[in-house]
Amino acid sequence: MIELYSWPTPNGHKLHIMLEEVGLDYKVHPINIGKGEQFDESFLRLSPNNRIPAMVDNDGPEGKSISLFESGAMLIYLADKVGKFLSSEVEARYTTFQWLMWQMGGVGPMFGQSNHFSHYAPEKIDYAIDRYNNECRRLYNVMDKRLNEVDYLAGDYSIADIATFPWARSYERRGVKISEFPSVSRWLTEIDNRPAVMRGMKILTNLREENKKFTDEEREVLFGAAQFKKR
Ligand SMILES: N[C@@H](CCC(=O)N[C@@H](CS)C(=O)NCC(=O)O)C(=O)O
Repeated sequence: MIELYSWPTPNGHKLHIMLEEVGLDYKVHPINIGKGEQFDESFLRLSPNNRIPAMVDNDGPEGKSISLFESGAMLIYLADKVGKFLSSEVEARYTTFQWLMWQMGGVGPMFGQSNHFSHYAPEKIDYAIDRYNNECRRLYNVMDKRLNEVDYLAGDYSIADIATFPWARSYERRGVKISEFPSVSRWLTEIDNRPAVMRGMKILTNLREENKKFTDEEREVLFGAAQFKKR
């Protein structure tokens, strides 16, 4: 049985989709990051960076349990475990890794900062909003060009798409007009229509309304001094 520690955010949804796609038995434990549960000692033992998602596979290699943090590593692990969504052929495997790293190092952090400065920061700083929204637009452009050449980021549907979809779907939040990126639009629709994606995107969503404004308490936990305390 796989135990997933998660919350309904784009990084959480990557694993919700993947677990639905691969069909393994799993249980989700909500970690309410607005209430500071990511700082609980028991969670920090699984995820030392105090971020969701984290995962324990009680039936890991050689029948032993294995604990993982960082969504990209978790996707690779699950793909290898079931032999799906990541080729074992070297070139195809590294093509998938490239696009997965592109999501982890580019799309995730830049879209996250765009969210922060456009929607959460207490003051509106035009330079920061423009900087990150322009960077998002650049990344949509890279994606559009790629998806004009191939059906999915790594050629076939893979963990690179599963990692990117939960971030790319909310283009409106970044001031992006999807009509400017027709191949991304086609790709979003195809992924959105996958039954496992539909199921995965619903997981834990009863606990938090999507794109809801943070309360003062949540804001303090996520952006205030609590974040930077030495642990
Ligand atoms: N690189 C990490 C990023 C994870 C991440 O940023 N998670 C956010 C939610 S989307 C989180 O746990 N935030 C809690 C906090 O900021 O304290 C991954 O992909 O797993």
